[in-house]
Amino acid sequence: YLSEPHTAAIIPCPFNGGQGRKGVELGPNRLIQAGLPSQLTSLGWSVSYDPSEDPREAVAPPLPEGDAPIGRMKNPRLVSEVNRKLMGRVGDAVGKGWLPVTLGGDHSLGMGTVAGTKSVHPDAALIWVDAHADINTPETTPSGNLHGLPVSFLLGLSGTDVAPFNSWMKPCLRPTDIVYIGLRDVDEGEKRLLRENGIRCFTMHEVDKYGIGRVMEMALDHVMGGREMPLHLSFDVDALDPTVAPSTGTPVRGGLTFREGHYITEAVAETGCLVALDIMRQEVNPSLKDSMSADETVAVGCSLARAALGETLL
Ligand code: 5AB
Ligand code: MN
Ligand code: MN
Ligand code: MN
Repeated sequence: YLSEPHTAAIIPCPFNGGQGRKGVELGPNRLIQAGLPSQLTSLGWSVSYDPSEDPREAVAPPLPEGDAPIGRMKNPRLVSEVNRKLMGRVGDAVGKGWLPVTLGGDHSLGMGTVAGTKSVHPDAALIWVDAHADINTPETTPSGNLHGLPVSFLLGLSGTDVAPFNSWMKPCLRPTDIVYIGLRDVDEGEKRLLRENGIRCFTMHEVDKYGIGRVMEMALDHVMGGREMPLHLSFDVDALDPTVAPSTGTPVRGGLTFREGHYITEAVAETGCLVALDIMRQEVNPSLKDSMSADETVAVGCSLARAALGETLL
């Protein structure tokens, strides 16, 4: 699915409008400062990244009517507009046969990235690595934070056909297209939605039971069924255990180890089918965490991206 020479398009998206806390918007910058573009070059990729472009512009669109909540949804116009643009950027990259590497930012951005991939590859499979299912609807959300809703919008679940999103977002994901890995903090309403839609989930329980090797085999088998199929990987860094990635907004104990996280990205790289990658909600909040844990989390984000783009241990 990729054109030659293989090109990674780095899309920094310093966005925090999908949730209440500051800090996630610093993540992309830190990954870039840590040298992610040149690391990918060393792996043999051409890298499309424009350091002179200010990524803050894309995440601060003008909102003439203000941004009062709609129902429970907070910052709906901002989240919608940022994702509309992101869908275009990701879609353009995928359309050229480039591999967009979106650096978040909070996970509300998954709406735009997956919609962008799907605009080019309607049959694309999606692997969502996360402590959370991010499948609340505007009706079930306990928080109103849109970072907990992207999957329901992609699926077009009840209540998601709502302005301002429905002016540009059409449901583009089938329940059989997506598989989750790493879940361990799922709301009651989300459990019902996952059941009702028959969505395949590998929670931490299954990771413990089968081991990550078997889980990846089953996960890839479920979404790709042994066929060649474009693959989108959306990796929420909070899927990792807080001891591995301490700098995330809502750390949940009992997460993936460093190796389990990397095994996922390595197995995805081995398929040769990856067409889009998200590294999401890396939070860097100096006032919240010491700078060492932020550095550690940034280093993990970089190495996950490298592994997904083909870095091997030997
Ligand atoms: B994340 C929660 N389910 O909807 C909600 O980190 C948390 O992108 C969502 O996975 C977490 O507010 C969103 C309680
Ligand atoms: Mn090739
Ligand atoms: Mn998430
Ligand atoms: Mn999460």
